Amino acid sequence: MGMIAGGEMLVRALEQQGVREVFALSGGHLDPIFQACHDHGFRLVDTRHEAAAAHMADGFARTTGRPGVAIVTAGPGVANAITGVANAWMDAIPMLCIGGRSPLRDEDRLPLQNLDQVALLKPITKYARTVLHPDRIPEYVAAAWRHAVSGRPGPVFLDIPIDVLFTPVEERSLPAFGNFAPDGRPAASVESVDRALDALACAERPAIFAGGGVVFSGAQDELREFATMSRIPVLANSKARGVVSERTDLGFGTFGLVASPLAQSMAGGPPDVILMLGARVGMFTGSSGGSRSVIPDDATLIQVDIEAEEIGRIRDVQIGLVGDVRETLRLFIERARGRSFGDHERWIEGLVASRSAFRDLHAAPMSRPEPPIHQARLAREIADFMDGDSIIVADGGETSGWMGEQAIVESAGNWMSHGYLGCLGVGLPFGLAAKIAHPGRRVVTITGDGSAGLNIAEFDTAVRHKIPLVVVVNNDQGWGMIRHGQIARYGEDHVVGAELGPTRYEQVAAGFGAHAEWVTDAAGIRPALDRAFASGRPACVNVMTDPAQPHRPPGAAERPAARKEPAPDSEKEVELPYYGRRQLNPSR
Ligand SMILES: Cc1ncc(C[n+]2csc(CCOP(=O)(O)OP(=O)(O)O)c2C)c(N)n1
Repeated sequence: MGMIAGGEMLVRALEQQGVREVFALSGGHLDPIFQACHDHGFRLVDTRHEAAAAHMADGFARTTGRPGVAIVTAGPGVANAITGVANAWMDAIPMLCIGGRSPLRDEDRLPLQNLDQVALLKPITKYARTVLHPDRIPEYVAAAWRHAVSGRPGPVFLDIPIDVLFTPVEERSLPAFGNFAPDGRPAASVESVDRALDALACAERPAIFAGGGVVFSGAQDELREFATMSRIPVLANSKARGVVSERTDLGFGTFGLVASPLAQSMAGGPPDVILMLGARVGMFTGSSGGSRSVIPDDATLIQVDIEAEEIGRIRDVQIGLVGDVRETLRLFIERARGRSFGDHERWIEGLVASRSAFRDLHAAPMSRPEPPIHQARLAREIADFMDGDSIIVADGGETSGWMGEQAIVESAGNWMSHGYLGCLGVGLPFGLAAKIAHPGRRVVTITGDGSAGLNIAEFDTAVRHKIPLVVVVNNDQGWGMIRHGQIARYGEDHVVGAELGPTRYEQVAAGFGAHAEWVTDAAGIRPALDRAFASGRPACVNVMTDPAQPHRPPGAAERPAARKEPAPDSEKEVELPYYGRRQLNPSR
């Protein structure tokens, strides 16, 4: 047995966890790790910004269910990665961020790139440690991994001082900490499952709200089975969209659907019994309660969560079950055999009809042939282009809303978008991670033009690493959601800091070596998508859409608009070139 350096030890420890790809940005502090990654044949995807590396690790986990790994250098590298780690933290996504660190030898001597990184990362990770001796690297990697994937998942952080990474240790001292998986996962009690089934059996309008706990416990098959046997519709948040295919009459794309007056009138009212599976009460359920909540005050709420303290955190829960979602669902299935559930067909038909109605809300402006392109048209073209295996990533304030309404998601991990951090800029990194994880599938990122700018240099990563991601820019020449919010609140004359130019993002991407398409009329979208995918290269499809078109979510979209929408066929609208409409108030 010879001597090996800490970097080698780290990579071996990662390999023990099944890691084969890492997302990284270099730094001298990381050299031993990079060398070892190379020696072990890891796919090391080096990005142009550390936030992107962290977002990629997050996105990799979202689309595979397995933790992603980001490796960033000491000081600024770690600081830059914080946004990506925070995004994973807010959404309980398992990932490991490894930071370089200044040498222990120079602690308190003002060395280069020195920060108290553990202190910075602690509030946004489940576990954050400095590794103080190379012998202990495998132990810390195993501990970090265990924290990332057990209970409610989440990001973890290790920083490894450069002298620890370079110090050779005897190979024989390498302990095998790889096998820590507990046997089985905890399920809720049979009694509580029976009580939950009693409540569901009496319901007239039952609904299942599925969250990330369904995906990360691997419960997709069990959920489909239970939903099918009980005929209970499943609504999913962003992390869980597609757990039950939205092509069926039991799979729906957002919790908010059941709160909309249109859906309620079509379906006979709001849900009366809700089974929440691995989802938290919060913004996506309308946390403030009352009329804004998608959980009616008088509904029976059954909540299944792996963390006991989550049960009843904001709202009273009638039946609280602590357990792993998959294990608990297996019990639901077992105990539900032979039971009868109510007749929910009218409820289901109403939800299906309202789902279609929302998709067609903008049918008229969608079909207008002349510029500017309506955003719903762009989203519809993308949705129609994708097949059941395809992955759609949506980034941007209004853009994710437009795409969310049009997308039909058929499997978990096929939809990725914003979560509780509401963090713009995830589109390119998430899309790249998805394409790396699923090279044989179509992956498209649709992004607002504002959001595109945040990680636009990742086209370079895509080109260098030959990752043929297609990125569609919904170019409304501004920070749309902010601009439209300001207009609604203060008037057209008071748009401040929310305008952008008619930027040729496809030319920026072409500068990095990507395939480029510029689209100014609706008929051009489909051929541009065809060419972009056929190119087999990373591609940017820059689509000029209507700067004056606000997006209003279901529910809000049903109410009369606050201001008059521009008449699509008015002469003035047609005469002006799309870019001429950028200045909403040229006099200012
Ligand atoms: C990193 C980050 N910066 C700023 C914001 C605030 N913000 C929310 S929506 C929005 C506008 C997004 O514009 P764009 O990406 O062009 O998408 P659009 O709304 O036009 O679809 C902004 C700036 C945010 N959520 N995240």
